[in-house]
Amino acid sequence: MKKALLTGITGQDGSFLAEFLLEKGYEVHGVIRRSSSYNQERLEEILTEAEAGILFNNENFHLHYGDVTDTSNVIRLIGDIRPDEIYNLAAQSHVRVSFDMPGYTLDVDGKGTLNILEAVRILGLTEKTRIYQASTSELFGKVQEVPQKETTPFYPRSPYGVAKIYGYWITKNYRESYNMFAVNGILFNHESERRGETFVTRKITLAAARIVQGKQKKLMLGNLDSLRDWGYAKDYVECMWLILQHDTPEDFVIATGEMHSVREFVELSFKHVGIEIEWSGQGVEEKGVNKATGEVIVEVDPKFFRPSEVEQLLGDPTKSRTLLGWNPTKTPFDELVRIMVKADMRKVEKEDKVKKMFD
Ligand code: NAP
Ligand code: G4F
Repeated sequence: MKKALLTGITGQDGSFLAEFLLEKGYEVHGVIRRSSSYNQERLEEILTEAEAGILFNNENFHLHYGDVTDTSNVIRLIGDIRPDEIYNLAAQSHVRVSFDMPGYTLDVDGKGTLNILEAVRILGLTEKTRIYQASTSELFGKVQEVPQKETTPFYPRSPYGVAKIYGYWITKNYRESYNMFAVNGILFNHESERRGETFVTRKITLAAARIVQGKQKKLMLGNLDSLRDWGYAKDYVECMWLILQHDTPEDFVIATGEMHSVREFVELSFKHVGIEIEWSGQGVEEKGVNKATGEVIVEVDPKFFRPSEVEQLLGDPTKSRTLLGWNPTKTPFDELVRIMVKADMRKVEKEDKVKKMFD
């Protein structure tokens, strides 16, 4: 039985990857941070109802307290577990927040990556342990060619992108210096019903569900012109695993090869709840109007603009498709939006039912 250690297991990708690896028969170890509030919601498909809420261990699934910035903790965990595969998904992953917390973002996303690589090296596990580093299309930032592929030069546009570029290069450096199987998955945006609620897609699908159910009046957004290559997170975790199973340690771009605007994401989400949006005005004055009622339900708030923006990202998944046999369009864009809206419609309905029970 293979052992995998996942940092960031409580996040969107970590939770899907843990499920995927358990199904493959892995013994899964996850690092969770101590928190004053419950932070294991996304693991509830793994944790049973009765056991949810407590630190859980069974034969194949183990959670450990830790933090990638705590060097001694990282060394101890890796030394105790001696994993065959490490997936380093831990990050301060919010681009806008990284402008407010650049130092912290560097500690987690940069130094945290180094801590893992160093631990594997110091512990003499370089031949045993394969390491996956969660790199990002944010490395391409102000894109130097379209579409972006493994050889496209980087131009990060945020403290997050700059911190992640350290993670990318230090992973490659340890591979070349110490002959380690340490690789980067350069993943483009991937979303799901488990996406954090302050990322734009989830903010939109949740708002669409709340607005149609009369629980919210308006959706306030930043740059509607932004273009992203959005895929489904559940499909992308399979690719993380495939990258570590490849014969040789190589970096891969993971993307759908399709690009859509934030505006399109809004239109489609509202369409799925039966609302047609009509746009009027320009720039910060642009508004999304409910065609049937004339109500303004989407507005622009400059508070959500970034000091420097990544205007467009479009990935070229040719290498992952040909070498890994991965299907980049398993879940098409329209289906991704439908999955997210459907889950948020249920979530809002459920919140309402609970509220009524106690009113
Ligand atoms: P996410 O939902 O924000 O999850 C981040 C995870 O990292 C959470 O489990 C979080 O724990 C954990 N974490 C944060 N700081 C930590 C620390 N100091 N020590 C240990 N754990 C820490 O992110 P995601 O969307 O699943 O993304 C997973 C990884 O892929 C991240 O590295 C992200 O930067 C990268 N990535 C994501 C995308 C995307 O579109 N989703 C694209 C490219 C790359 P808490 O729950 O306690 O906060
Ligand atoms: O959903 P976002 O916050 O994701 P962003 O910045 O692309 O970063 C995500 O994808 C990266 C991969 O490329 C990951 F590495 C990273 O960890 C994260 O998962 O914003 C997407 C776009 C941006 O251009 C932003 O300016 O949407 C625009 N946007 C417009 N209004 C908004 C909003 N973004 C957010 N979060 N909130 C808004 O109200």
